[in-house]
Amino acid sequence: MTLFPEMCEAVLSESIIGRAREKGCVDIRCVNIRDFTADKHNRVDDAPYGGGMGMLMQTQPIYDCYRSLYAETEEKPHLIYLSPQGKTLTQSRVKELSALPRVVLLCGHYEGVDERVLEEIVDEEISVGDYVLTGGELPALVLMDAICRMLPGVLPNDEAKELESHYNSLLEYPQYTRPPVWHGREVPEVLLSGHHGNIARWRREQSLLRTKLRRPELLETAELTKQDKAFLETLQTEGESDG
Ligand code: 4FL
Repeated sequence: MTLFPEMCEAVLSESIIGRAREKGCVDIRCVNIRDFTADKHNRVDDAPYGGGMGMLMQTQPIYDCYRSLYAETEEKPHLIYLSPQGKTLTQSRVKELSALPRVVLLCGHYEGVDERVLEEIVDEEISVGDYVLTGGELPALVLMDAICRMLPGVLPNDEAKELESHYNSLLEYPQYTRPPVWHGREVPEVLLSGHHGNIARWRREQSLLRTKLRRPELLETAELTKQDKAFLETLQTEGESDG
């Protein structure tokens, strides 16, 4: 539910999501809230009671838009309002949302939305980070991108499994492609060795090292093997240096 369906449609027609929609892995519609206004001048916003700057989205167009979507199914669709006041999105919430049969996303605009329609229809508020944007469209697109990647048939099977694997709680290891030397910088030798065991171990250690240096709090909840822990111990004694 948005005032800018073309903006959303442009993003949702490209790349992984575009192909997922074509294949029928997911059904996404961008619905224009303005199409539901009862105002003869097509207005969807008005000045706030109590005064102050800017305009607010009114209750009626949003509610009628929502009712028309609800009318398509027996069950009430889960309604998410993208807002800086929401809970910050995590991969684990993305995974849970990807299991729901139907989700409706409400994108706010102007200076906000009349609180009463939010109280009436919103099931969950989600933020994509502590910064303010022009509207909820970009956060909604972020959420849809993340959800689509979790749906069956969207990613090649091995990539989908990697999303699930123990790597998902650690940062990615560095990656390289041709040429082997660029601006005097060499690709790490182990990657050219063809030794799959050593390569897997090196990548795991690079993930651990990066996570330790850049996002140490992620290690608290990561699933670590004895070997992982032993590696992290050696970092403590040697002092911290990247790469
Ligand atoms: C929504 C920011 C979700 C971050 C303005 C309107 C926002 C946002 N996460 N800013 N909506």
